[in-house]
Amino acid sequence: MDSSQASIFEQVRVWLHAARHIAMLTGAGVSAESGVPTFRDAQTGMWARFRPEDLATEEAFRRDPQRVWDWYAERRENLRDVQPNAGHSAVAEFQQRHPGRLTLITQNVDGLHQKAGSPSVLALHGTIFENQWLDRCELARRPMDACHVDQAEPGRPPRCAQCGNLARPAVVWFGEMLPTAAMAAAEQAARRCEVMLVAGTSGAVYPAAGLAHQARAAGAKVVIVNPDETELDEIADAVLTGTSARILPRLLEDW
Ligand code: BV8
Repeated sequence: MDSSQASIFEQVRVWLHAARHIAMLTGAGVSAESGVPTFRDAQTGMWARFRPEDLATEEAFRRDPQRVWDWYAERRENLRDVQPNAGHSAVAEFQQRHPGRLTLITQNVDGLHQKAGSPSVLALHGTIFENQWLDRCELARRPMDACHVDQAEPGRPPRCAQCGNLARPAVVWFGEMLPTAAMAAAEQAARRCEVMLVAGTSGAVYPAAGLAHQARAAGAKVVIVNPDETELDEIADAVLTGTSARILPRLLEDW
C-alpha cells in the first residue's frame, strides 16, 4: 500500500472508530475471492453469449423457462462447495463483537455473508438457493390451499402438479421491486449512519446503489473498497483500492 493509500486507510479507521452506526453495502466483488465470478464478469461457457441482465428477468424466464432455470441451476451447482473468504469473516466477526453497530446490506444472492456467521443480513436481491411460484396458484381459494413450491414436480423448471404453475428462483429480477422490509431497513441505516462502507460493487444497479447517495446526503462519509473504479467513486470521501478479502480484515480488526 503506497503512502497516500496508507494515510487514507488510517483516516478511514478513525472515521470507523468514531462511528456509532456503520452501514455496509456489498456486491458480487466480496465473493470474488471465494471463487464466485462477479455478476458482470463475462459469462463463461454456454452463457458467454448472454448478458446477465438479459437472463435475470421475468420476461426472459417466461420466454424460455428452461434456459433461465438452467442458468440458475448451474450457478447453484457452482456455489455448492464455496466457502466465505476473509472479507466475509471480518464483517461477521465485527458484527458479533459490536452488536447493532454495523448494518450489513448485500446485493449478493450467494448466502456467503450468512455462511460466514453474519448475525443479520439485509438481502436486497433475495437468495439463489430458494424457489418461489412464478404466478399466484389459480386453484388456491385460500393461501393455505396453495401447494408449497418445494412440493412442485421436479423439472427444468419444477411445476405445480395441480395448476401447472412454474417454480422460479427466489431472487429479485431486473424490473422487480426489492423486498419492502429489507429496503426500508437499508434506507434507514443509510440515513442514520456516520460511515457507509461500500465493498465489491460496481455501483451500477439501483435502487441498491442509491443507498450510498442517501447516506452521503444525510452527512455520512462514503468509503469505497474495490480494486477497480466504480460508479460511486465520484461521491466517495475515500477510495481504498484493493480487494475486500485483503482490506476488510485490516479495516475492521482489533476493535
Ligand atoms: C427496480 C439478482 C423498480 C438476480 C440482481 C434507478 C432506480 C430504480 C431502478 C433502476 C434505476 N436505473 C435502472 C433501474 C433498473 C434496474 C437497474 O438498476 N439496472 C441497471 C443494469 C442499470 N434495477 C432494477 O430493475 C431493480 N428493480 O428498480 O424495480 C420497479 C419495479 C417495478 C415497478 C416499478 C419500479 C432490481 C435490481 C436487482 C436485479 N437483480 N441480482 C441474479 O443474481 O441473478 S442484480 C445483480 O447486480 C446482482 O445482485 C449483483 O450483486 C448486482 C450488482 O452488481 P455488483 O454486485 O456490483 O456486481 P458487478 O459484477 O457489477 O461488480 C462487481 C464489482 O466487484 C466490480 O466493481 C469489481 O471491480 C469488484 N471486485 C472484483 N473483485 C473484487 C471486487 N471487489 C472487492 N474485492 C474483490 N476481490
